[in-house]
Parts: sequence; structure tokens; C-alpha cells
Amino acid sequence: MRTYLNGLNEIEDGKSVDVYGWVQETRKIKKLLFLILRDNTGVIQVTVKEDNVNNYDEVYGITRESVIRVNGNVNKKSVSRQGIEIVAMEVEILNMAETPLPMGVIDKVTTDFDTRLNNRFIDLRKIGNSLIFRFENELLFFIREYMHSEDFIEVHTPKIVAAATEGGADLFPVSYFEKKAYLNQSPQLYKEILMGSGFDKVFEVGPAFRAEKENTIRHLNEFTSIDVEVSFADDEYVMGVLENSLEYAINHAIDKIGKVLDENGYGIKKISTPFPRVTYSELIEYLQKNNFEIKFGDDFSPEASKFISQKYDSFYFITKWPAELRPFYTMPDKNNQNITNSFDLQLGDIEVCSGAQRIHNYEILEKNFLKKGLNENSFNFYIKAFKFGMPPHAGWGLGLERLVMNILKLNNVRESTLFPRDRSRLSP
Ligand code: AMO
Repeated sequence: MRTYLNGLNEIEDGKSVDVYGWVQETRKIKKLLFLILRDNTGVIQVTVKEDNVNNYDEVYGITRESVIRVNGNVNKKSVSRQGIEIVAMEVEILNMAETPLPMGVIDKVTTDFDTRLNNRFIDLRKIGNSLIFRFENELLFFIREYMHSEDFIEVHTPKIVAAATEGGADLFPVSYFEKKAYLNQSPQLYKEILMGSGFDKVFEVGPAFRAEKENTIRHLNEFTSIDVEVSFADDEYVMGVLENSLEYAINHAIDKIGKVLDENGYGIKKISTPFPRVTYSELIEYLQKNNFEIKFGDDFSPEASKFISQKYDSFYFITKWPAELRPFYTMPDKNNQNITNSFDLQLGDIEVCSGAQRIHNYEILEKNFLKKGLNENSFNFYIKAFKFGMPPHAGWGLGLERLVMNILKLNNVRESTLFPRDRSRLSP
């Protein structure tokens, strides 16, 4: 039976165990060989004595990052760094690693980012890097737990689609037999159709594709979108769902793995709700007062976003965006048609989520199609659902990689993406 390295403490001194992992380091003193063995849960010293194993010469020639099985006895009086070691009785080489390695795992030298991404399989052996995805895993687990506790159901909508959701550009075409199709930019249209189906509260975690040409630290061409849609709800309601689910997920993730995050330099703090809210118009005024050249209808430049972010030390909402900056499906404010019932959630100077109340009235939707210059015909499958009983609804889309990047204060969204897709990267 396999023992994981973090379970050795519970095992009696002298007991025989089987452990598996990678040889992180070797130290050789003629008739004595020390292997630093790493598995998914930790590292341990394995002491190999010539007299104890029958393939000593073979093991003596082992290369770094080779994969082995060790059968041996736990020694709890070890002088090794961990205070516990395994004295090997059997070392089975399961796979010998070639030399030289394309990059090191424990070496102090910094490897450039491209080399790291080109050799992601090794890069992720570094605990600090794999931890990012363990954190992501915890976050998602607790977001799902929260959603289920609030009676949301998880759905899966198509990723090969016939129409754009977030405006016409930025689509990846795919050939679909004799038809033209695209990779979906967002589950937007489908989650709305499901409101017309009476699902009431849905969420989806899935890939979204954007043929955006920007090659920035926050843009991916394929990202993971966490989407929510709720019937008989407005923007305020779904902002509540967003902040409460994040508070639940982040704080539970910290309870679970906060200690190891701390030990690896990702000091993160628990958060509390409600998140501060500021309107788009208030920020425009604030920027104008501070000598930014910006007017109502402009998007915030990176410099302006940085300036704004200095006012906040955690998440904050920017609400009531102008209609021209939001997609066609966004509900206008009932007292002012120039602004919408919409919001972005920011962390630092980066938008991690956007959402809104949607237009549920067929006539207003039709007008908006014309206003935005969209071809109504390609949206027929969507519009149809609005003609036969569509409830009022609202929702949001949260970028998982951007969320993790910002919470852990990583300096590039590719750090929180296992195998990033960007303007120049399609492999691995
Ligand atoms: P939006 O287009 O703002 O809204 O996207 C929602 C969130 O998805 C993430 N995101 C990205 N992450 C990495 N790289 C990208 N290129 C990228 N583009 C977007 C961001 C962003 O906040 N349908 C609406 C959501 C809704 O209203 O429900 C939508 O897709 O974190």
C-alpha cells in the first residue's frame, strides 16, 4: 500500500512503508546514497546503503527527477532536515529521467517565463506553482458548494455556436460541416434562454474563447468563465450572490490551505462583505477632479484604473455603466436610458467579473439590436425565447484565471492558467 510523504509522521518508528515519487536531489558518499524524494504532499530523505539493496550500482547512477518506488523502514531519529527519513530496503526505478533537464525544479536560478511555459510539465512540479491550482481547486469547490446551498443548478451549454454574444468581433471561426460556426465567447445567450425555461437559478463553469489580439498580462484567448443567471432578480440581487459566494469560497479556501499558501509566500487575507460600491459617473467625476482627461462614455484607461484602485484594498463594484459600453442585452436604468443596471467587480486595477440585469422585453431587445448594428437574424434562436414568457433576470460572468491571479497577487494571468492560450502560444 502506498504511503504519502505527509502521512509518515503518523507511522511508527521502524515500520516498513512503500513510498513513490520523484528524485529531487541526490547526495553520494561512496557506500551511502541520499535521495531527496518528492511526492505530491512533501519531501523526505531516503538513505540507501549498499548492503541493503540489491541494485545499488543502478540506483547510484540515478538522475534527478527520475521516478521511483522505495520500500523501506521509517527512521524517526533521523538527523535529516525533516527529522524523519526512510532507510531503503528496495529501490525500484520506475522511469529514469534524461539529462540535462530542460529546466530545474529546485534550482535557485530564475527561468524566463517562456521557458517555464514551454516546459510546463516540469514548471508545475515546483510546489509554489502547483499551489496556484490547488488554491483554484479549493475556490471552485467552495463556489460550487455555495451555489448548491442556494439552490442553483450547474448546467453545461454548447461551446460551438452560431452567433457572437459579446459583440461581433473577437470570434474564432470553426468549420462545422457545410456551415460556419464559432467557439463561444460566453454562455450568455444560453443561460438567458434557460431563464425562459424556468430553471430559475443556474451556474456554469466552462471555457470561453475570445479572439482578442491584445497580448497583455490579463488577456487570454481561452479562459474559464464562472457564469450565473437568476430569474426574477435584478443587478443588486446578483451582486449579492457574487460577493457572498466569493466571501464563502475565499474564506473557506484560506481555512483549508491558508497555512501552506503563507509558507509559500502567498499571504492572503480573509474578506468581508458587503463590497464597496461606486458608480461609473462618480468615478468619472473623481478622475476629472484629479486631472484625468476623461468624459462620460469613455472606458477607464489602465492608468485611470490604477488610480481608482488606490482607494480600495480589496474587492469593489463599479456600477451603472453607460449603455454604449455594455452589450446589447443589458437593461437600461428606468430613470435614465443612458446608463444601465450593470456592474463590474474589480480587485486592484483589474476587472474580474461583469454582470447586469438583462433586457427581458422583446421590443426593447429588438431596438437594441438595431442600435448596436447587430444582425437580428443570426440571433433568432435566442430572441424566440423572449416572445413566449421570459421572466426578468440578471447574472454575471467571472473570469477564474483573473480571480486567482489577483487574489494571489500574481503578475500575469498566464501564471494562473495551466496551459495558456494567447496570441503567440498554442502549445503545449
Ligand atoms: P465579460 O466579457 O466582461 O462579460 O467577461 C466576464 C469576465 O471574464 C473574464 N474575461 C477574461 N479573462 C481572461 N482573458 C480574457 N480575454 C477575458 N475576457 C473576459 C474577466 C471578465 O470580467 N456575458 C458577460 C458576463 C455577464 O454579463 O454575465 C461577459 O462575458 O474576468
